[in-house]
Amino acid sequence: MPANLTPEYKKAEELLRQAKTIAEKISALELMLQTIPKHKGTDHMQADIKRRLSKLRSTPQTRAGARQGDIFYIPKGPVGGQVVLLGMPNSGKSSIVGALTNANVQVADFPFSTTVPVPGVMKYEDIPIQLVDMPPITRDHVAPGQTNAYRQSDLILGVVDLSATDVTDQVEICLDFLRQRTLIPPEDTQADETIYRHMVRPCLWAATKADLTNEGDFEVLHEIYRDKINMTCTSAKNQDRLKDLIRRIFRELRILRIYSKIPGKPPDMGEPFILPIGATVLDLALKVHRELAEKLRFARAWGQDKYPGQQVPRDYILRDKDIIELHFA
Ligand SMILES: Nc1nc2c(ncn2[C@@H]2O[C@H](COP(=O)(O)OP(=O)(O)OP(=O)(O)O)[C@@H](O)[C@H]2O)c(=O)[nH]1
Ligand SMILES: [Mg+2]
Repeated sequence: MPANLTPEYKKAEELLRQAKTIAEKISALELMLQTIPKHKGTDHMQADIKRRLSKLRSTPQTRAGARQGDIFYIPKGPVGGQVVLLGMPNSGKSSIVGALTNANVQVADFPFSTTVPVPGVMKYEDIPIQLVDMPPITRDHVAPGQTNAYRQSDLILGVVDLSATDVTDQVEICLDFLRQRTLIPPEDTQADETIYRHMVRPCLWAATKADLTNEGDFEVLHEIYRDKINMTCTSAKNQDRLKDLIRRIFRELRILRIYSKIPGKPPDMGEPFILPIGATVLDLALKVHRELAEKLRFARAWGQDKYPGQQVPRDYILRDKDIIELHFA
């Protein structure tokens, strides 16, 4: 029986050919398995994909395909999200990480001053968020393994130097980098985005060094990219702009914080549970106590749009800052 392979499957095969890292190969093979027509004629092919997948998955790894000792595998720790910076040499990445966290970054007036990733933690209200300073990329050079850090991030923060005459080139080079690695969808608006859904990462762009520019410079750049990318204006030397950047990062991470409460006791307002937007009471229960979650009966909620202590079902969709009391059978 002929295999009748679909264009989606062929695209996945192409992604596998381009894949350089284990994580990328696994993603591409998973996509092939998802998109291969399921009938007798493809039985052998399906078995072959599964065999290759299981071999790759059993390669000694830490999380998500990163090998032990890989400097671009950056553990996330207990944070609400990991934001990995991307940009050309001297664009201002280290200065942003240095201004927002206690990380020991190298800021210098010459290109390629950062050679290894440097993580640091900042806070948006009571949510810790990890920022990772990165070596620069250029049109022709990316450090081996660097793509993995972006693939595993929760958000990519593209940084361009608004004061530079080549700022649009900077954006284009970064966009090419991301497109070539399917970290953002292809430019072709006809492309079936569902194929790339699990490979692409959310991106926010910061046009920095605004303190060195004239009024209106950001608006001109923003106008060019208005429909393509989500861009904000910042400066490592301006506290208000930095605060705004933190708010934007929080928004793009699409997370919410939930405070848990034990019946009869005041809520624990210390460390919130962090969940993705759209999570339900059951998702919270799974996070609080995986084994007990199936015994969850209902919850009581305190929040902006509820009566205090209102009973809510397991599939109730949580809102940022809800206080939730879980009731088990
Ligand atoms: N005035 C001003 N100078 C900045 C700002 N951000 C960075 N700089 C300067 O720009 C130069 C480069 O900054 P870095 O933060 O080291 O740039 P980088 O992107 O980390 O550079 P690489 O590590 O080479 O990729 C330094 O001299 C900084 O002091 C800013 O917002 N305002
Ligand atoms: Mg740097």
